[in-house]
Amino acid sequence: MTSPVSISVDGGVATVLIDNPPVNATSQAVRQGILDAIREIDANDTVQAAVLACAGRTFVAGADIREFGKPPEEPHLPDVLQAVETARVPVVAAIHGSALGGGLELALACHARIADGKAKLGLPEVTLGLVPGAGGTVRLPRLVAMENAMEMVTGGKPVSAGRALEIGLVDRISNNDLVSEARAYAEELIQSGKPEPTSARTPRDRPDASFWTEKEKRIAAKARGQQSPVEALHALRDSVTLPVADALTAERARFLRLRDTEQAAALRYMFFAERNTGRPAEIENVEPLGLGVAGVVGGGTMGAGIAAAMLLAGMTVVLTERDAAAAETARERVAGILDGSRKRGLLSDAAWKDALSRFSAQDNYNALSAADLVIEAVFEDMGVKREVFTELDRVCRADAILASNTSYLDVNELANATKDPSRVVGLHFFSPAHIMKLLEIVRTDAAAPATLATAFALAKKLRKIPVLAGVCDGFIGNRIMAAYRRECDFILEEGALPQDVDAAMRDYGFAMGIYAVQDMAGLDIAWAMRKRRAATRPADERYSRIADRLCELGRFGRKTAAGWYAYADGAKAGQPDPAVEKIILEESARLGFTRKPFTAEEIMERILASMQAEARAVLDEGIALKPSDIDVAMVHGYGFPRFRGGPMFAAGYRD
Ligand code: T1G
Repeated sequence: MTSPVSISVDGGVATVLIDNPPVNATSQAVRQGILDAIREIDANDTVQAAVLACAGRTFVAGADIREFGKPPEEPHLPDVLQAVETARVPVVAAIHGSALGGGLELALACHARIADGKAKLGLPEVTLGLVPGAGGTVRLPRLVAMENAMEMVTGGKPVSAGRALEIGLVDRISNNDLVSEARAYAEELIQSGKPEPTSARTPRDRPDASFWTEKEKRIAAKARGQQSPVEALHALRDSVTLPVADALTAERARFLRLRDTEQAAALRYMFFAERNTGRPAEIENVEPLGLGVAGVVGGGTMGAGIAAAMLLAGMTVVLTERDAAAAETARERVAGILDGSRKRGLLSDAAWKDALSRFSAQDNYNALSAADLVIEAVFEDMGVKREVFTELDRVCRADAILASNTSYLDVNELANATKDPSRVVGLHFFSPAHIMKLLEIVRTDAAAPATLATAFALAKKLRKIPVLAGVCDGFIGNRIMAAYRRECDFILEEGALPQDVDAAMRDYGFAMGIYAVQDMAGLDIAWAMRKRRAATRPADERYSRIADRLCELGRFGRKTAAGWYAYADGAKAGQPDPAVEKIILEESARLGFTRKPFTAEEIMERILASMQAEARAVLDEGIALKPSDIDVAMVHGYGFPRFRGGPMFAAGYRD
């Protein structure tokens, strides 16, 4: 088998080229190839400098995650990088695309670095439950200030080429031919001499003990139980308090230890699960329909977010509202979202102007007559939505896809209200729609393969994660959330209080507990749903009245300054409210419960069990295609801690 690493020598400069699609991951063959190339260079006196570059769309994007489940094979990456760093001649890394993880560590082991202007450089190992395992935490603080090294290693986010130049991570930026400029740089180094190996340099700074104590407190709080960010901080501390060789050894040991943890397994699982969500068999080899012009009906929070998401993806968007004033309000809302992206540096001024030029808000449905796809995002009421679909049927092209953003209503009923139900699909976005990655694609009974294929193509265009769901109340995520919300109310009847449940969920890694989430979203929506279902609820089904009693008092959450918690003076963080406790105690007494204390573990056991039971039903009914799709939905739409893998992973499911 030919090596994925080739070497060519021209005028005293060797070019080592890695070609291992799709992302030049440092597989065993790549590691062996780099080692062989360095040995060849060391043995060839005509070579006086070298360039290390990659073919394809990116520099090395890291170790091959697919190898992680197997015993590490020689040559190990740290040994390969040691050979690069101690090479006889200067080695220049020519970086394009993404230099991530082991890829950046490879570049750090080189003697100089030149990056394409659009390149990104990062150490994302913490997002996989790891720390850099090939010298990243030791070499990085010898090129950049510890504050910057800490941000990169414990946060896991890449930096742009410009930022890398600014902080000293790269020496030069190339805006022309990267490899030829790298070769020119190598030739200069022949004259000026090989730079000092990175690991031999003095750290840019050596913070004192208080720095580490303060940083650890902040990082641990943000990690919410994930180990790797704190471990990464400890590795950085080692890099400037231990001798270099000891720091490298300690880093490797830490990496190998973390690699075998449940959190690392969960994060690896999620990495692949979100890239490989299930696709319905019927759309394979089916051409999606055009996605040039999109319509959005309704310019509220969701409609505006959906419009912004499509504008940011380069589409032309026509939004319609019931009248001119509402259309103008919606236009301002969409412009505000785009302006926010611009202010956060996610959108250049030119791109911002271009997006606005592709947007219009109108007060009549006829504006949708040219749309390829129309998404309704009006009030969550079947009657209102049916009226919209009747209008869309009248004004839209016969081949336009009609989608509903409903979060739990029966999309089949909407489809059957149109002349051609085969072009109707559910597209359940999550708020804020231009940021949240999850998109539940709801397959109706009559959906044509081209309709579904277009929905998946839209997800790809919007860089969303598509999860296919069948039609049922709440599809996948909302149905599972309704199930565990019910279980939490039962736990209240049996002895716990809202703050106990929320604390248990935060300890498990959720950003917010279920009661704080309800207060933020509003209790009235679920109340309306429970009232709608009351007529069909089985008489013998356990039902908690606590939430209804709060709603009957007008306690709808933050927006009414009272819900499960009290919100004095518009505070965002609610406080336990004796009035709520009184209702809970009354309900416990009415139901004859002798209240008992619950530990956080007991609460989470009950919550996970209820999630898993509903998830198994969702799988058995064919609403979800596979367990990992449910995990992707719960992690990306409902705050399930990513380092726990999802409710199905936590129950032992593996794809
Ligand atoms: N290993 C194996 N496969 C990978 C991979 C990797 N590191 N990265 C991506 N792929 C596959 C991915 O599964 C998909 O495959 C295809 O490449 C395109 O990916 C020692 C131990 C590079 C920014 O964490 O962030 O180095 O589905 O859809 O949106 O200290 O992939 O097509 O068959 O994501 O253009 C650290 C992870 C590893 C980088 C490209 N590195 N990758 O994004 O494409 S740990 C990472 C990414 C490490 C060292 C430690 C992204 C990307 P398929 P994609 P993309």
